[in-house]
Amino acid sequence: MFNDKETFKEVFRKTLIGKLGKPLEEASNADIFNILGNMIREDAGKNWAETNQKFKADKDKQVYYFSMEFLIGRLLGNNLLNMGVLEVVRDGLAELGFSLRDVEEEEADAGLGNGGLGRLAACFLDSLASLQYAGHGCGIRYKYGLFEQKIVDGYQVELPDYWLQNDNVWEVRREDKQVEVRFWGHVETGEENGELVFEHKDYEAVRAVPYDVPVIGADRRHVNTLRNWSAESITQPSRMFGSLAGSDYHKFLEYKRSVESISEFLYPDDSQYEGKLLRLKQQYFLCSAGLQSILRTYSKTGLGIESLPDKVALHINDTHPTLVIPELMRILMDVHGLGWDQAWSMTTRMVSYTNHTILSEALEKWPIGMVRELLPRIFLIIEEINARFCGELMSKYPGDQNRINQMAIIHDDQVRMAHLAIVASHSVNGVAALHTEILQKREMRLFNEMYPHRFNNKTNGITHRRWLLHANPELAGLINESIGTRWVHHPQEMIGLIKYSEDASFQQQVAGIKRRNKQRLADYIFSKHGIQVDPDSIFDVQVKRLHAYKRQLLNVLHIMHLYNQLKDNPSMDMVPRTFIFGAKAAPSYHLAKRIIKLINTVADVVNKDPEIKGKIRIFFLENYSVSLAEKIIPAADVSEQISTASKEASGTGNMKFMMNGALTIGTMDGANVEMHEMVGDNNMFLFGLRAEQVMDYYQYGGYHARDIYNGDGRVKEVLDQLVTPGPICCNTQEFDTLYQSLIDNNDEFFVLKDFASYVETHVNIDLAYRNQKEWLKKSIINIGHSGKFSSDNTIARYASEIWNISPVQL
Ligand code: GPQ
Repeated sequence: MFNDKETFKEVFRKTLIGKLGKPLEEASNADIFNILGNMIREDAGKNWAETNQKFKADKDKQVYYFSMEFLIGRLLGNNLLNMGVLEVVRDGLAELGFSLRDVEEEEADAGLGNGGLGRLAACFLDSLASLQYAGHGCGIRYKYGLFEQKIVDGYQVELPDYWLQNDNVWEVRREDKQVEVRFWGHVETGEENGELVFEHKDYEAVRAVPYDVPVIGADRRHVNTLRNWSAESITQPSRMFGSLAGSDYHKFLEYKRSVESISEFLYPDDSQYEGKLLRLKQQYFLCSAGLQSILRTYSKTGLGIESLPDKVALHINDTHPTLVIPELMRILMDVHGLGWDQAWSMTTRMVSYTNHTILSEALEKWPIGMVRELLPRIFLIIEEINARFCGELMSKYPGDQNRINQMAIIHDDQVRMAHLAIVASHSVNGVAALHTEILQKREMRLFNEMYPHRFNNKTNGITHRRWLLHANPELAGLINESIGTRWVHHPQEMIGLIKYSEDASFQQQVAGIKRRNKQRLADYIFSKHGIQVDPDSIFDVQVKRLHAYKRQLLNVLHIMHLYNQLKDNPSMDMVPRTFIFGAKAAPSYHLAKRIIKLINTVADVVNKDPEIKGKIRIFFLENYSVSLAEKIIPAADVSEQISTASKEASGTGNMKFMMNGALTIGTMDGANVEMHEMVGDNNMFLFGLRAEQVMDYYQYGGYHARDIYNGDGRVKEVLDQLVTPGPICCNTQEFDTLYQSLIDNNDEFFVLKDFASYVETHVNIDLAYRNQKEWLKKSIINIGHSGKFSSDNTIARYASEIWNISPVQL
């Protein structure tokens, strides 16, 4: 039905009338979205079934990517693109009087993730399907995704994100695939044929119902599955509550509410550990439901249980799904009757783990009391894993109690999830070269000594389909015209663009595309906020979660300094700059929320000041999300990647900006280091402390933030403005905590230490931008190298080096 425009129009019109009972002329964009979405999903259904048939027939090894977050955003545009029908639909709809762009706006973002970790999972799904790997997502169908952010009087206000309000056209509820997950109760130990057997008694049962979303690969034929689990009460309550008479009925309602809360909402903390019982429940719910269903699928191969590791790989996205390990042990031993050693060997061959941070506040540690009560059988297994591991340590390092304490899985009455994940995996990877090095040499040094072959690097990537072909179709078109279309399937071939970097006509075309993208963003800002943005100014953008280590504060302090300079000298020569921010702060992260308020306060003062003649303008765009990112990133000239060196494990926004031709101002952190390796000093603006220096300061001390305050008049001026009455500080103590974090708490993230070098580097950006030929050359060099960061490359390496799978030929 999508083969040509005329057929599409015909089928579409008929379907619409049939389903809505009204003529096309009366349809709204929302109607169009609904009909189109359903048509696409149904059309993909055939290939979906065929892909599954093929897997079944050939008994292909399947990879399951377990993640508490899949930040997939909108799917319509991407599905049309991957199915190769984007043009037919766009043109067909246009002839019917509708704009595809407007129709796309009707789709709610699936915000089932916080930030980088969740978005990475989404990029990986796209690459897995597009490279024709048998790789599926295993997640939770949160009823409420990441909160919707409103800015009221400069403050962040959180509203629930009820993304399912208008139904989700992409998902299919699969009641036939439901499983049961068990909590609480106790374990009874018995003996059978001389073997210990464990029985979980008096548990509370929860029904896990999967909602499947097709993940359509770029060849259109290969369709994988994202299976998201929803928690529901069991259908025969009498099984648990007897007659349901009298007070039992209230007990049932209570039970129902508590069950449904399991898949109710996504925890909104990014790289921050929340020690809440509900979160632990969510994690086990995902792991148990996911594994049971994987084993059910496997059983249809007819192969014996011992072949499972040849046919199934389980990947855990950070430690959040680590309970996959004891849950698999449980199923292999208690359900399939295997002994410990065999179960353990199979488990470790199947599981692999990615670490996404070295921030200590993100390291998950569950109190043993909580684990024991909620998951009694699982707890026994973790205890046994720990006992055996400690035994191994004792024989390997006799008498070295200190080392054992440092490495144990259970310590101080807490279960250290990262240790469990490392010990039970055959592969542990970091997400950028620098990050992996820090893991191996510092954070996990002892584990690396014990298992030197287990650690490896897999630098993150982004799908160039969403982040270039879909988000920036004009740029993609220009690339096609210059180097042909092979790069679409072999993104590294974008390197062929380098030879056009000095070509005046190519440069002009790149400049024209950027200008139009900037105009489009300016129009969006105008429509949302009623404020004019000058598309000829430099668009300088920092969009990502708000976190102290990402240093949005450094950015805003620099803007305050620029403003001070302009107030002293309104005719200061500078290229006009538009600073754009987008960031959600965790609702309980007070410091982060104060930074949002500061950005908005400075924006208010600066944007209203006629004296500086619009040389700087500042916008905080509310509710940063995947769909907003797709509008902002193609319009950026400057990409702010300014985390304290050593703290940002990789970053992936950095890659998206690079691919869209922005130049990076950044520290030598995460994947910035690898970007720099590719493009060199000439094509990137580096500043600030190096990771080694930062870590040495942490280890040996010697940094005194107050000395910088006293020694650098620019720093003193802006910090004083935070806390003394004036335009920024209107007689409140609003920004005292920010001041204190920098001075009294000695500036944990070296904002002041890096200030001078950041200011200087921004001056260099201003100068560089004036030479448009040179700037465009740099921009094209960045685009050319960015193909290396396609998640296709990353996934190909996971596939061959970790999962041991090859593409499935349909
Ligand atoms: N990251 Cl541990 C998250 O987004 N959330 C988390 O809970 C953790 C890490 C990020 C990390 O900060 C970025 O540097 C990475 O690029 C990203 O994961 C993907 O690896």
